[in-house]
Amino acid sequence: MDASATAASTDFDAIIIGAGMSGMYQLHRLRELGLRVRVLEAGTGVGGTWYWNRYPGARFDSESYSYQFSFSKELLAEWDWTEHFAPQPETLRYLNFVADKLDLRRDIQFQSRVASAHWQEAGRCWRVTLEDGRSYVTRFLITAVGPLSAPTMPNIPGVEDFKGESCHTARWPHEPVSFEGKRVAVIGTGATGIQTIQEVAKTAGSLTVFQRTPNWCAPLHNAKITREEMATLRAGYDEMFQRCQETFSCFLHTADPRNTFDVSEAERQAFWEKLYSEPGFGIWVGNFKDMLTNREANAEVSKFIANKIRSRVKDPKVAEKLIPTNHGFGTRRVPLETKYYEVYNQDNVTLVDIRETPIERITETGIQTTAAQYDFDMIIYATGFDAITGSFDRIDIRGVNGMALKDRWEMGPETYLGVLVDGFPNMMMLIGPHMALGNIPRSIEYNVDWVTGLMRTARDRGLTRLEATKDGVTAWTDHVKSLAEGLLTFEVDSWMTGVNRNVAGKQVRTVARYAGSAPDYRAKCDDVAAKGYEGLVLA
Ligand code: N01
Repeated sequence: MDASATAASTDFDAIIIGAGMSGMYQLHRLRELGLRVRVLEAGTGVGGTWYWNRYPGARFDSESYSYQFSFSKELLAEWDWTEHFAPQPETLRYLNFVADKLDLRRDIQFQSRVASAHWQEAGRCWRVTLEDGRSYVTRFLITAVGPLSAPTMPNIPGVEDFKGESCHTARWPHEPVSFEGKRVAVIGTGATGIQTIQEVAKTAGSLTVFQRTPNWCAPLHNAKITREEMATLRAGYDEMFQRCQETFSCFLHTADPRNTFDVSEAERQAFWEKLYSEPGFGIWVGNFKDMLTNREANAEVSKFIANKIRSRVKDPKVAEKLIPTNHGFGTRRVPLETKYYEVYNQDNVTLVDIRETPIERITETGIQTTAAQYDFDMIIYATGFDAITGSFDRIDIRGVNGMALKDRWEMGPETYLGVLVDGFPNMMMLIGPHMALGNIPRSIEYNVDWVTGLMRTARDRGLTRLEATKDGVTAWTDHVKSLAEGLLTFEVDSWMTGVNRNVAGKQVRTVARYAGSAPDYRAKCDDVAAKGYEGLVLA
């Protein structure tokens, strides 16, 4: 990148940690700049989230075509989706197809889990060390570690004692797993648990669901895509991606411009019925615009969904247990389901409400609650992730003067545009904290393109050090915090507010996520670039 002696002493111009969608696309773009790039990936293949999360029933709950890469006409022309909401194996096949087409694997080093990354001020570079001791020197470090990639087991005593089969959903085996005739337990009822439960219930001898907090779920309404439909979809790609650029969170759906109480009771009910009968996230992100800011409005839509649950679950006592009481509809990520509630009408399925009868411990043969001992052949842990900052915390990242990023973020993340942190020069984060999440592939493409622009500037100007200013970080962090004010989502414990009761130090809510609109986010980042990277010190 720079003809100086220090450049010659680096192994790479850039190291990217992670070969998920963001790492793959970043590799492609940096190669176009002619940089020496290496991707370090812990797994044995590409795909990130879609490589690790192979649990039964895993699938998109955003429209497949809106969730693919948009940057290459060739990729768009050659890949056909078979379902509106693709199952995980199809998505993983797609990402392998992308890796083949772009010949990405020659610069990806698999089975290479990064243990540490230490800034070396003298050489203006990072030393990156793997768990197996191999180590590399790079000028720039780009993290593509994902917001939901550090799985967490429950902090229940005895997890190691169970003698049967057990697995966290994000560490699912590559070989097929049969549930036929088995006594299966699932702990956790987030988006993952719900997809798992509705699939396992089809064949398990018995399925017992241990639920701590019910979530508000809505129907996915998935369907196959016919050949003719695929042709029509492809013909509309330009328009579709344009729409994604314009909506608040880059989804095809966007909030209705009306407030809940602007319309009559009858109109409200008809609107919600329509949303409930349509595919995808419309009921969540295409609802009345005040649904997540006005308490009364939120209570009304929650009532509507609660009645849907009551109408679908035969046993009224079970239905009540499945209806959330500590948060309103949409204030946590809404899991989309396919006959999830009907599962509880099956004879082979039991719901255990562990708020009433908490789990005391995992035993050699099963799960002991305060009320009973349940024996199982298999326990599935759908217990979620140490989200957003967790994947950073697992790497010993040290910046200027050996400062640990984990310590720097002890009170919650602080960033510049969600991409940089002062004290951590030459480190850029893809889909890091304070980023617009929403339709993640759309955010990834923007994020990568912005970082690529910065890297192009560094290459062209021979820059060897770039760092966010303290003031820039403070201003952006304050801005992100102010965007969270008044939003009901930030009054609730969930991974989106940085809470994970299984992880020490993650019991208190933080503002880890950018809650503004994606167009606003992009405008701000474009402006920073246009002003010669305002808020950065370039050397
Ligand atoms: O994780 P979660 P997830 N004892 O944190 C429970 C994305 N995703 O993997 O709520 C008992 O939501 C915990 O209970 P509680 C999506 O963005 C996308 O399901 O803390 N229970 C909760 O029920 C999603 O939001 C797709 O009381 C314990 C569950 O485990 C995100 O990933 C599909 C426990 C964890 O739920 C995370 O979803 C799936 C304990 N000790 C996921 N600890 C797509 O379709 C935890 N729980 C693209």
